[in-house]
Amino acid sequence: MSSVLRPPTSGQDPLMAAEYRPISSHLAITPPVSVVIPAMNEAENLPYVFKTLPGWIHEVVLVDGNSTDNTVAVARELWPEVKVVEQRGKGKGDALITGFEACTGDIIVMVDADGSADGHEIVSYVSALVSGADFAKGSRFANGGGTDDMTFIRKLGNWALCTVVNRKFGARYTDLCYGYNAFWRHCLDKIDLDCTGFEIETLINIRVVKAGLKVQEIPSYEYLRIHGTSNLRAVRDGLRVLKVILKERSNRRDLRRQVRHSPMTTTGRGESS
Ligand SMILES: Nc1nc2c(ncn2[C@@H]2O[C@H](COP(=O)(O)OP(=O)(O)OP(=O)(O)O)[C@@H](O)[C@H]2O)c(=O)[nH]1
Ligand SMILES: [Mg+2]
Repeated sequence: MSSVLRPPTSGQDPLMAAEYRPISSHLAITPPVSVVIPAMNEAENLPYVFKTLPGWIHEVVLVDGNSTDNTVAVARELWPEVKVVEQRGKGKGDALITGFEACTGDIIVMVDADGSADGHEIVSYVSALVSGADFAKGSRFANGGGTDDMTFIRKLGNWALCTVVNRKFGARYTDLCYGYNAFWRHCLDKIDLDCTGFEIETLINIRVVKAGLKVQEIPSYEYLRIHGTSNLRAVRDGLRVLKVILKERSNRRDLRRQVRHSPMTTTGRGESS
């Protein structure tokens, strides 16, 4: 693991007192990064997932969905400092919300446990966040991204739902139902998540836009799940996603009221509107 740098401690924001770490040749230093991994019976896949996680991350929070295999034991063996959280309810959404609450880092990255996400991409997400984005959204359909894991029907469904979200909420997403995303922890105060299933990513994507947060898409490659079978059911979960979109649409008037002010029209130096 790389050595740990601490910023000066006198008279600073308590958030800044956490550990900052040197990263790579193109990202000198980063705030503490928590990686949240929802996992339900993923023992066989975890070695592939942990292998790609960068050593400089602050913590790994694994949210166990009452696994009946040895997911937890394998995680502890692979990453001895892993924080294991047992989820209270059911579903990926419930698991992620539980995991977010347990994070102590300033940046939170969501990573699936099925071996479909490459942890080497985390540096791109973190770079976007330290460069000014609030939410770094993975996209398999942005230039440089891709997928081995989606059937034609899933691509079509994802595209249709994404188009609806873009039209109804003024977003410009190229991907919607994708689990690899990252954000500053303070965003959670503005998006107030409340769902249980695979609609979680859609809910985050919509609420981020409604809250006026800055989004940057990150091209991401989704590999095939390595072992086991998907928990996602295209029709059942597609309908859950649609339901969330319709529900969020009914209270989107707040969005229309948001007016953007140019920072150039403010008077004082460094003053923000
Ligand atoms: N803790 C927890 N994790 C879950 C639950 N449901 C799914 N997951 C995890 O969420 C991640 C994504 O689930 P997948 O079943 O791979 O679904 P998907 O990636 O949307 O669909 P595929 O593209 O078909 O793989 C995996 O790491 C699962 O183990 C759950 O109820 N509890
Ligand atoms: Mg998967």
